[in-house]
Amino acid sequence: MKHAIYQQITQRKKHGKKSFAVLIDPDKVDAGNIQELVKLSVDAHVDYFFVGGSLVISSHLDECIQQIKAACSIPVILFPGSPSQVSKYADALLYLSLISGRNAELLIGQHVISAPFVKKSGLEIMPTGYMVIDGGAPTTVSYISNASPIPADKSEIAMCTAMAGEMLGMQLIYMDAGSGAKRPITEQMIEKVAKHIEVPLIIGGGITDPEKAYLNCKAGADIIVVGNAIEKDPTLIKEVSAAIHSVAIVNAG
Ligand code: 1GP
Repeated sequence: MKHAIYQQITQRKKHGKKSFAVLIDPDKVDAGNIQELVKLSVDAHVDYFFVGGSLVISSHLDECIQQIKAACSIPVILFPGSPSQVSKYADALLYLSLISGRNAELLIGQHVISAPFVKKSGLEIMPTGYMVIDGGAPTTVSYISNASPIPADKSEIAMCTAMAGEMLGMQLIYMDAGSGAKRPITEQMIEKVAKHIEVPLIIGGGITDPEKAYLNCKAGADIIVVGNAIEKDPTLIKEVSAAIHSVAIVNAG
């Protein structure tokens, strides 16, 4: 089994370094804007690309990843909305189990069906406890999974869910308010969860400015994911990246 990317993530956490992941939805990009996104991301020292979406309709996932890989060495991590979103061209796979929901299909069912195919891909597999937090609007993942998100003000539920996920062996916890969330996850909830787990904590959903990314990192997020806001304004990459990486400098000092 490969572990290189996960080791890098844990090393960064160990040294107090915060990471920035730019989320690319293959449905929303073409060869032209992939080039632009990659260039801006390389210049801004982005740490990872997450590729995927809750509902990838197009069939150019492979092509999208190949274009990114051809243009830079930033690791590409799959963030799949379904088992069909697996590409051998990526570097690693967030192997998501929706631990905030009670839908057996998304906890284990789909994993069983796709296991031989996923294993054969040769990808680095990162078991990830995926927690959907109410972001003020129904998300595609909530609708499709028929699973309620964790209420935004119930930090204890989030904390216990993350702790259970970690004890079950999840190597990452990803708290997501959903793409384009009206209300991103609060710092209070991030802090509560971060204090009670040792594995790296990924935060995403509705982050639209550098200040929020910075505050999330100060509260305990290890990786910040931004998708929607960058689709609207790719130049945000530079400012958000600088804000996230500045937290590491403060910690190191
Ligand atoms: C969604 O966490 C990601 O699953 C990112 O959300 O698109 O709102 O940045 P945004």
